[in-house]
Amino acid sequence: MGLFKAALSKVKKGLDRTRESFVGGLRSMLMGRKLDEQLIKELEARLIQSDVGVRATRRLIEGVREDFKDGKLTKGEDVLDYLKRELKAMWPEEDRRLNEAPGGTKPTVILVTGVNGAGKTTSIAKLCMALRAEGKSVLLGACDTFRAGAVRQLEIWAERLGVEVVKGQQGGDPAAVAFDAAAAARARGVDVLIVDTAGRLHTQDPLMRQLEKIRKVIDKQIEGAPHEVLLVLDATSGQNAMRQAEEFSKAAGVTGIFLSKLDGTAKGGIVIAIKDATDIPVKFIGVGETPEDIEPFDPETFIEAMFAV
Ligand SMILES: Nc1nc2c(ncn2[C@@H]2O[C@H](COP(=O)(O)OP(=O)(O)O)[C@@H](O)[C@H]2O)c(=O)[nH]1
Ligand SMILES: [Mg+2]
Repeated sequence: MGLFKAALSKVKKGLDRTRESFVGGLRSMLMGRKLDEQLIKELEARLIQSDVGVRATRRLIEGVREDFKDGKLTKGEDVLDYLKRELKAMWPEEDRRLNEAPGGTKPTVILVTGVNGAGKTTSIAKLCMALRAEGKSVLLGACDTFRAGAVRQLEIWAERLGVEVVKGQQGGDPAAVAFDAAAAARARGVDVLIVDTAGRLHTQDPLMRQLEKIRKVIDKQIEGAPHEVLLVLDATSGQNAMRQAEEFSKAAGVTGIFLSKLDGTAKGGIVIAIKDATDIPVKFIGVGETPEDIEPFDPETFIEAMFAV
């Protein structure tokens, strides 16, 4: 599913804090200075601070040093252009659209995972709104049966957005709800089923086993489903987000990342670290708390927005 195109103005607004801190900081550090080893060291520290990640930072700095020695970069200003160009080139052509059910069959099933508070339920509301705007019918499955209020939160969004929710009992078996939701999605012929899940993490293994069970149950109802497993990562959580990306992708078969709360952090550089650490594509970014605050992740737009003046 294509969804909509990234809107530079909205991404820009969402990245206000990152831009001020990261690029604003870089700019004031680099402008009007001659490039030398001291400045390169300062740049390195700044990139690490901005959650760009150790690996990406090392690569960028090596590149700067080389071009500095070759005389291609001589001033601080040159480095800004260099960084922008190099960062954009980090994302080759890669399919960032939502996976869908093969051959136009219905429904497409999207399983949404992530730790508590990552922004799963909010991100589901956003996806729901975007899909509906494309003319797709959507059904929601409330499989976060553990946390009091979690089902209700999903229901409130559903009421506002005019879609239905399949739910079970508080504390009940999430896989049973997934089963009912998949059956209902098939019977009703909806285009997309989005399944919310629990994110309890104090004991990692049972959560992963539960997700596995949900996946199996859905696959039994709809062969090959879920077609998309989205991991919601909180952009403000830095290295924790990186660890979650590794754990969930190992155990839960994640096919895409929804990076939430980019508006809430000055460290949008995390997108770069994620790219460096995993091959899972970031498909969407969350730039606020309302259902409109979703943007497809587009590297070109993202880096432009990050470096905009
Ligand atoms: N600023 C901001 N807040 C967000 C975003 N996404 C989610 N939130 C907030 O993060 C909190 C947790 O979200 P929720 O959807 O309940 O997380 P869940 O536990 O993973 O389902 C809520 O207060 C949301 O409003 C975002 O993109 N930007
Ligand atoms: Mg939730």
